[in-house]
Amino acid sequence: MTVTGTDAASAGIEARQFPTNKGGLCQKGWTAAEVLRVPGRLTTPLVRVDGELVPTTWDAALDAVATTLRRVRAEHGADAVGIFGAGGLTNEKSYMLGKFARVALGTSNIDYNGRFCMSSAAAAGNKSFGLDRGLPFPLADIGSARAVLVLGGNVAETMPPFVQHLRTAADAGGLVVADPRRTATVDRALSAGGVHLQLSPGTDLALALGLVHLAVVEGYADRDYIDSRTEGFDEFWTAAAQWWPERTERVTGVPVARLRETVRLLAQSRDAGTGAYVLTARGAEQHASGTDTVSAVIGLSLVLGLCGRHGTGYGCITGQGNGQGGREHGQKADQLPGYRKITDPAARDHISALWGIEESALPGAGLSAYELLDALGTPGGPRALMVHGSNIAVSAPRAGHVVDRLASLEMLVVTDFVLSETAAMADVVLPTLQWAEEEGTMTSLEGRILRRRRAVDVPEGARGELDILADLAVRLGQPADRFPREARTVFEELRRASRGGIADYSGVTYERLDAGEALHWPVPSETHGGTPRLFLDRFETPTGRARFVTVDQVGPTEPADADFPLLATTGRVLTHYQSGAQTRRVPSLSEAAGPMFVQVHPDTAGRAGLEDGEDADVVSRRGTVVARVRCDASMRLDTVFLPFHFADAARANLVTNPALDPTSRMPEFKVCAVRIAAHRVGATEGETA
Ligand SMILES: Nc1nc2c(c(=O)[nH]1)N[C@H]1C(S)=C(S)[C@@H](COP(=O)(O)OP(=O)(O)OC[C@H]3O[C@@H](n4cnc5c(=O)[nH]c(N)nc54)[C@H](O)[C@@H]3O)O[C@H]1N2
Ligand SMILES: Nc1nc2c(c(=O)[nH]1)N[C@H]1C(S)=C(S)[C@@H](COP(=O)(O)OP(=O)(O)OC[C@H]3O[C@@H](n4cnc5c(=O)[nH]c(N)nc54)[C@H](O)[C@@H]3O)O[C@H]1N2
Ligand SMILES: [Mo]
Repeated sequence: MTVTGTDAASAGIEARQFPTNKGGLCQKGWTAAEVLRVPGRLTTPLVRVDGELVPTTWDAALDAVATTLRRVRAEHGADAVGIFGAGGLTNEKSYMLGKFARVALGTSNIDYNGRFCMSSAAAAGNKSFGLDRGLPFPLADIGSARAVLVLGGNVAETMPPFVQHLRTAADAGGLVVADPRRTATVDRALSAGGVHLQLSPGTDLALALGLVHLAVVEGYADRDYIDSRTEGFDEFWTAAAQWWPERTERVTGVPVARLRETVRLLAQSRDAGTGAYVLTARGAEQHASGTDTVSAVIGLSLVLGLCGRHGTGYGCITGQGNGQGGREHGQKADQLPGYRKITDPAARDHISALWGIEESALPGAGLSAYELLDALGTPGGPRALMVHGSNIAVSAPRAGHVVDRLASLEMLVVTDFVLSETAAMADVVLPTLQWAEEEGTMTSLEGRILRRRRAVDVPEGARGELDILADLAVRLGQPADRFPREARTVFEELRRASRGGIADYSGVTYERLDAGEALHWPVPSETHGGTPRLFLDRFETPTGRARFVTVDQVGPTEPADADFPLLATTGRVLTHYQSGAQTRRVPSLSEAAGPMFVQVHPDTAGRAGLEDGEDADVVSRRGTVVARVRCDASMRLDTVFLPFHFADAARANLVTNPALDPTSRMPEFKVCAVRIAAHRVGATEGETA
């Protein structure tokens, strides 16, 4: 998009013709100008004095932070300081945050909210393809396909511009959506004869294996492709063979006829040369078995012969503005820039030489996002935390516990441009810039690097994050030239850091981007045109073959039982963004969304003595969220839905289960056991384990 006007007060937003959004904008995009003028914009640093946050100068705030960071490190070691970053940060900021943690603080404890977002799909992509890029093909490729299977994505509300790329499939009756709810995306599919797989939450893995089973027994498997381009099929099949259609129906709740229709649609469109894609989003991924679930979905795509070919494929629909780039430059606990492993000796040598430190001074892998939050203030855990771009008091799982951990810190420093619920708990708040006020780059879900230019004036008082990190690094004794302040200078360093890595940006320059070149990584040299389509010749595994990963259904960590008879799932609505820190402040969006709600079948509500429009307590073993009953006869009887955009007693994450995926460390945001009852005033938020 293009921003018109010169400052936040006069800014307007115009849609720019661009292949990923085809000139369309989502509703929150239309109102992004309002978000730029968000009430309560912070422009003065704040420090806590006698329990209150009071304005102070930048020097005083930064001195206070640096003094405490030095003391905490001296008393408890470098790992006693933690950093929590975000997939909304530019590539330059993600890179500098990782360098600041490892070099200026020497801590291993840096992780970010992308762990809560795409980590399961990333882990599964790495296992099967040897490389993780959300879409290994340009998004526009999907636009011509007549069959698309979407598992756990409600793109009509979460990525409205994307829906245009599904039009061909939807109009052909070839759009299939797996979702426990009948969403706006499902309605689009059904409007022209597509398919809704209304599965029970947490059963996508069984669903995918059931589809594999049908594909094989009904003769849709691509045997030549399996023989020539993959490995591990025989073992994978031993698991999938157990998922005959009736068993799959019993576990998922999806009728056999719809399973059969799904594989037929994908295979027939593939055979007709009219395209077939399989996509996952958070609904299928945010589970304690999320990585295995995506491995099963990739297995389905491989059985059908879709990956590494023109016109067909598997991809993950990313989330935040820089969800892809945010996971490539080293703000992840186990990672160095260029999508390198922090345990890889060659990567450590390359990065430590570039950063001018001894390899032995480079920390190892730290704690993953939820584990980091869970360890705050505990013996051996971090005692100070810096947060950049996330509102964890609202968005982290088991949020009541996370707030307790945050409160136990010696120092919480939040860099933000609004006083989010997390910033309101901080000891020091550093006011920063928002997207239209900064230079930098972002990387789209298709691995394309995009320039972001400063479009409006910087409000007086707020400072860019690169400046904040540089100011702190110098106070911590670092040479100033190690922490450049200009995005372009940081990008030049990021290019060198990524050279030879998986996400190789070394051939990307601001000049090439400004000239409008469409550069998809890897771009290994300035004469290289980028890689819009990966895997056409070989996968990035040692053998060049895609790997089937043998997995089996696990199911929700916390099944429904007599005390907590319903399954709660969580997600998004069109008019709010994430923790709501920005959108709850915009009156038009807040009014359109209304108050926190629980979407429930009228019979399920009735059984709990509840009617539409009443306030309910939704109770899990971890806490209670207060929500307005919204009856919807299209809901499954066993499932309720909670949006996670609201604060205080209306936080969905008071009830969510922080059970973690063993590989990706993704929490199980998408299913936990609950009961619902009429709201009792003064009902506790405490855990009821
Ligand atoms: N309006 C809006 N748009 C957004 C965002 C926002 O907050 N608001 N956030 C952005 C970000 S960071 C992200 S990650 C994306 C997320 O985009 P999506 O993944 O599309 O969003 P969600 O609503 O989290 O989940 C999608 C669907 O998964 C379904 N679901 C729940 N449990 C299951 C399950 O077990 N299996 C299956 N198959 N489906 C299930 C839910 O009912 C929901 O409709 O959206 C981005 N866009
Ligand atoms: N129950 C449940 N919980 C979820 C999810 C779910 O589906 N269900 N989804 C998860 C997912 S996918 C995600 S991505 C997270 C998102 O949740 P969060 O990580 O909390 O993301 P936001 O709400 O976008 O918070 C971003 C904060 O950073 C600020 N900010 C924005 N840009 C910048 C910047 O450039 N620099 C700095 N310093 N600050 C900035 C904003 O003002 C805001 O306060 O929530 C996760 N939590
Ligand atoms: Mo996300």
